[in-house]
Parts: sequence; structure tokens; C-alpha cells
Amino acid sequence: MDLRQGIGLRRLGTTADEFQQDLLSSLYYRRGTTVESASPRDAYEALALTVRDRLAERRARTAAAHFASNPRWVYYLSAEYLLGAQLEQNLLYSGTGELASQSLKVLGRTLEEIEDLDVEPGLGNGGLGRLAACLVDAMATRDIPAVGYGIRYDFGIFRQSLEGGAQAERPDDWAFQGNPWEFPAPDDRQTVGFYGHTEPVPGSPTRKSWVPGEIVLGEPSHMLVPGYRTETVNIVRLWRARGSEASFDLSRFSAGQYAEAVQEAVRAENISKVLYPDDSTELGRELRLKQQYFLVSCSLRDIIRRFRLRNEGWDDFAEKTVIQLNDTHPTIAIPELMRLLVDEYGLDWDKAWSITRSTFAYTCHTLLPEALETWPVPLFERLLPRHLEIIYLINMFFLREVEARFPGDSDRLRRMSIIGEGSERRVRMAHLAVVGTEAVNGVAELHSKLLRETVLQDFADLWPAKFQNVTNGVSPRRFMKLANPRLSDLITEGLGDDGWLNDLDRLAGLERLAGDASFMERWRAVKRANKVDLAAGDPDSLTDVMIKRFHEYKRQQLKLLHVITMYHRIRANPAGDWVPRTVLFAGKAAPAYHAAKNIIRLINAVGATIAADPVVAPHLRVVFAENYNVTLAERIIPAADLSEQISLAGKEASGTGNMKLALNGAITIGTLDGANIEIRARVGEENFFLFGLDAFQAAEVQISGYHPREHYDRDAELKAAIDAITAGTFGGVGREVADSLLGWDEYLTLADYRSYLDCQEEVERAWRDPERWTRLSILNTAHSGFFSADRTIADYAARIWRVAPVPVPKDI
Ligand code: NBG
Repeated sequence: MDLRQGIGLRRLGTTADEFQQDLLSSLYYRRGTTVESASPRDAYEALALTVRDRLAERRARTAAAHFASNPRWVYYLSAEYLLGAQLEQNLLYSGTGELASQSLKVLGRTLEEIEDLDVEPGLGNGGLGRLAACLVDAMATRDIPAVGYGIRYDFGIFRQSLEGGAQAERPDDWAFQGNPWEFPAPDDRQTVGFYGHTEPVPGSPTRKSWVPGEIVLGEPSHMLVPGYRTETVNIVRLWRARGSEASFDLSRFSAGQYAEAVQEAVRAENISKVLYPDDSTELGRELRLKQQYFLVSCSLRDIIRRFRLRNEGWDDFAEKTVIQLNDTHPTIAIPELMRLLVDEYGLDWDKAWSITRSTFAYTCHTLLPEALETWPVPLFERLLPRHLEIIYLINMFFLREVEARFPGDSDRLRRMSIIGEGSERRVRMAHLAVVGTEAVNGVAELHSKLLRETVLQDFADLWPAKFQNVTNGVSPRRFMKLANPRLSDLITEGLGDDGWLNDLDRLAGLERLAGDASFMERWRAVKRANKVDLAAGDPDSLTDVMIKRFHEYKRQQLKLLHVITMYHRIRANPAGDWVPRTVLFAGKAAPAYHAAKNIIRLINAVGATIAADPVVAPHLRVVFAENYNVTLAERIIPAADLSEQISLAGKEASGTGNMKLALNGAITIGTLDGANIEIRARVGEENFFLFGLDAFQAAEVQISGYHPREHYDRDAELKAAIDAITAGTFGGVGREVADSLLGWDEYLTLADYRSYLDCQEEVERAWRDPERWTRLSILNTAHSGFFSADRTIADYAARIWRVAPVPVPKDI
């Protein structure tokens, strides 16, 4: 089949004139407006469409190449994607930035003003969602045939603002004005069932038929995911829930019962209405499970549809398909594929199970027991009756396997069962995910080790080869080139060319410049200019950043105790030779997570007290940047001097902000947690500020009985910091924070306080020597090349997916 002729695409022009022509065409033909009346929004949309066309052309060639080679596909299932702003990225990836700036003049606009209209789709909570975006970027860059599947939430992660120093949340109506980057494909609509009952199929012991009680439509649209410096353009396909035609009740409407008439449609559409703003606790909400099944059901049908376009029968399915489960959220895909194969396509159980098991792989992103999803059996039974039956069968066969390996070990059976038998029976999604997949991976060395040795130990005993590690990575395009153009230019100059942008190990070449006086001078100037741009505080102060979701295990409260102690020290000795610092916090707290919100309030209260204190304010400033998102991260990271990665060891699975900051020349102060360990190993012990208990010691402390008060009683500065809070120094705010620290301090904040403070003094000694600091900074960048998402994808491709790149010829 020769697809080359089939495409017959007109090549889009690459000259300024042609680009401008296309821009005007977009304005006239697709926006339906004119130059004279074009609003900034019109200009933005016309430009977006013009750029999008360039990528769509590559997309068409990618699809043709993939179709012709019938490759093994990677399907990435993720409930979250934090894709970041699209315009800037797509200008870079299509190489049209310059053309765009030039052409916009015809509309009397500048690129800068247009870029402000480009709203980022905030379809994720934090690390997990942004990782998904970095990985799809790297898959395209590595020419891996892949589709990312997700949910097109109407409302993304809430917008955060501060009201009286407290977090306030507003809905994020990100696509209110439309989204020019999206291609709706209503013809690829899928039908999803919920509730109802199952009926036996005569003559078959395992096959059943499910009669759902509610039907919802899933309507996809996709966004283009271009690779960098390659022809490949992959897609992310996002599902939006719709009521079926039958869900509108015309007779009720005619009778004036307007709300009742649309009730069913509204119920259906609620499924993709809003992203759950919580990435750490199981919400126990029916709607969340509905979202998960909705994503999975639509995506699997789409995957099968795509498989059948090119293949017949089922023998090749697992050969041609690998489905990566991004955390447990899409785990219901395992029983769903079983249901499709057994009930709908009539395969026998064993065959279906062997296909299913070799199709899926699972990435775990947490160590917090409360973040491992479980669902009450009665809820499952009501919402997905057939799936529960299938899970019971999977569990029965699985437990037989365990019993055969460990005869008589009933305790082990109880621990490993997919159904937890506590006071309430629950389906353990992580167990299902391990049982139903070929590979399970953690996201950093320590995390993978702790998974094997603690959380999933029984499973690792049973199937040691199944467990792997793939250390996370980040996109150097977004977090260096786009976020930090000054540094990127300097690096390119230092290395001689910009090949490092998709071969990040080449940053190692900067090592030889780490002692070069003029290079160092310019490195410092870049950092300073970035700080001026950020305008968070004195650009000559040490910019100390802690940017991440608010969670007690991440220990923003530890940073805060440091700030309060500095406040006390400066007040006690105003004439001291203080290192000026700007402490910048940014991050959201889950709306129902009161302890985290209390910490935000306290940060702002402490910040206000310091700002109002003429003695301390010249030396210390606390800034809380509202509404942390990808766009804001891109502004803060390039300006950071010090990267705070201070979680209690053994709690942060990996972290990815730590990687972005190190790549941008910030130096880490951190614990031996998550990927910090690997960062330290690469950048060198002497170029990393280490403090605190390690994971083993932390576990020991907790086991042997931890008494936070002992630290408080023993350490006068710590006591003073906590007493200041309880005494009302910060407007009476934060007493709950103090109470929890003194009462139980789940994450050993007080145990690590002294070590952290000592380490901050080491930081200041280094800072006082600008030569030394600059060298540290350059070396951090030079040795962080490993943390490219391109390397992460190479690892997944080689060790988990067993897929090879399929380059897209330029002339196809
Ligand atoms: C987060 C971890 C981070 C990790 C990211 C990406 C969840 C459930 N987990 O440590 O907390 O970097 O996943 O792997 O969001």
C-alpha cells in the first residue's frame, strides 16, 4: 500500500511571506474576521491555527509512516496531564517563532501580548500530571509510536489566590474561550455503561453479559504532541462525557420541567466536569471511580479500534500493544480488557488473561499508604457489577498461584488478596495493578527499592523479575530552552552548538567551563537577569525556593521553622552580617486538606510580620507566589539559587521539580529522598547540601517511639520558633500547625530541624563565596543531563515496553 500518494498534502510554506499569507487566511477563513476588526483574541487564534497547521502536516506524515510500518504501540493511560502553555512550545517545535513575530506585525500585535492569551490546560494536580506531559513529549522526540489517553476536564486544577493570607479556590474554566490546539473528533465517540446487572451466558462458565443501567457517551478530541527536532507528531486523546440523545427528555421540557428534562444529561456530563484536586488521598467518591472507568472504557475501545484497522484476530494484540498505567487511576483497564475479550469477543478466560497480562505495565508513584487507591466493594458492585465479578475471578486464580508457592501461608494470602477484608471489604487497586501487568516500576531508585521491600514486598517475593525502576525525567525543551532562554543561549555558546537539547548528557561538557572566569561571570549575570524578571525580591539576595504541592510529608513547615529562626536571629543581632534571602513558596493545597492550608496561612502571616519589621525586612523576605502552575514554574525555576527538597526521607517517590531546578543551576538542599539521591550521586556530594535522617533512620525513629517534644525541650531555637507561633507573634495564626508539630509530628520535622539549620549555614558559607557558588551552580547543570525525560523514555522503551523508534521520513 503506498500511502505517500494517498496523502497528497500541500506543503506549507516556510518563508515569512508564506507564513503571513497563511496567518491572514486563518484570520479570514477560520476566524471569520478581518484585519481591521481583529481583536487580540482573533490574532491569537489565527496564529495558533497557523502554527497548528505546520504540526498537523507533520502529524499526517507521522500517521502514514506508522500505518505503513504497523508498529508496536505504546498507549499511555493517565487521569492527568499538565501540558503547560501550548503556543510557545509549538512555535519552538515547529521552528516558526521568528516567522510568527514578523507576521504578527500585519495585525499590529506582538508575540508577547498574544502569548498572554495562551492559557495552559491545567488537567493535573502536580508531579504525576506534569510527568505524563514530559513523557509524551519525550516519546515523540524519540520517535516512539504512542498515544496518550486522558480526560478532558471542563475545569482543571482550581485557581488559587490568597485571601487574608489563606488559600482561596476558584474554578479553572481553562477552555472558556475555546482551545485552538484541540481537534474534536465526535465521530470516534464511544459508549460507556455504568450500573445495571449481569446475566449468565448459557453454555459458558466464565462469560457473562452486562446490562448497564446508565449509558454515557465519550467524545474525544486530541491535541498534537510534537517531537523536538524530529518529524514525529503524536497525539494526546482526551475524552469528554456527553449525555446520549435519549438523555434529553423533551416531554418534560415541554411541560416546563426544565431542570428535570436535562437532569440525565447533566449527570452524564458531570463525569468529565472537574479534575479532583487531590493527589494523595482516596476520595471515596463514586464520581471519581466513574471518571476512571470512563477514561478506561473509552480508551480501550479506541485502542482496539486502532488495532483492528491494521490487524486481524487477537493473536498479535499483546505483541502490537503495550498499555502503561500511570498510577492506579486507570487500573480498572485490567478487568475491562478481560470483559471485552471474554464477554464481547468470546475469547476463553485463559487466553484473555494471557493477552491482558502481557499488554499492561504499571507505574507506581507513591509510598504513602493512604495514596494507594482502594474502593469499597459495595460501591464497585453497584457501579461496575461485571468488573467486580471479573476481579473476584482474577483474585481466585491469583490466590491459587500464591497458595501453590507458599502452601499454608494464610496470612500471606490475606495480605496479598486483591480484596481487603477489613471492617469494610475493599478492592485494592495497586494489588490488581501488580497482578494484571507484566512490569511494575517505581520512579526513582530509592522508591523502587522501598516498593520492593515494603509496600509491595509480598509481590516482589512472588515475582521478583516483574519489579523495575525507571527514574523520572523532565523535558529540557520546556524547562530549559523555553523557560530559560538566557541560560540556554549561554550553554549553547559554551558547548559550541545546541545539540544538548535532545542529547542532554552533553551538558557534561560544561564541566570544563566551571572554572572559566568569564563564563562564570556570564553565568551569574544570567541568573541575576532571571531574578530581575521574576521580580520576587532583591536580585542580589539568595533566592531560596520551595515550589510544589503543599503536603505535610514535603515539610514546608520545616522551611518555615527555618524562616522563623532566622527572624529571631536577625532581631537579636540586627547589626549581624546576614546573607540576604528571598524565600519563595508556591504551591496548592488540596481544598479539604486543612493541615496544609494552615501551613499556607502561617507562611503568609510570618511573611507579613517580617515585612513589617524594619529590622528584619532588609535581610529576609518571604514571598508566596499565587496559583502555582506550569507557566509560573517556568518563571521561577530559572531564577532560583537554592532548591528546597526537604521531604522526610522515604516519602517522596521521586520529585521532578528537584531535577528542573538542578538543571537550571539551582543547588539543592535536601534529604536522601526520592530522586535527590540520584541527583546528589551525579552532581557530586560536595555540590549538594545534604541533611537529615535517611529513610532507614526515619523508620527506626518511628518504630522506636518518636517524641517531638524531646527535640523542642532540648533545642532553644526550635522552642523559640514554636513558642512564637503559639504566643501569637504572627497574628495568632498557626496554632494548629504548632500543635501538630508538638503533638505527633508525623513527618519528623522536629527531628530534622537542627540538621537542617546547620546545613543552611553551610549554604550561606558557600553563598558568601560567589566563585564557589557559581561553580556549584554550573556543575549542577553539567551533571544533571541524566534527568532528561528522553533518557526516561529510552529506559521505558528498552526495558519495559520493548519498542523501537519508528522514524518518520521527511519525504513521506
Ligand atoms: C508523585 C510523587 C512525586 C513524583 C511524581 C511523578 C503522585 C501520586 N505522585 O514524588 O509524589 O515525582 O508522582 O512520578 O502524584
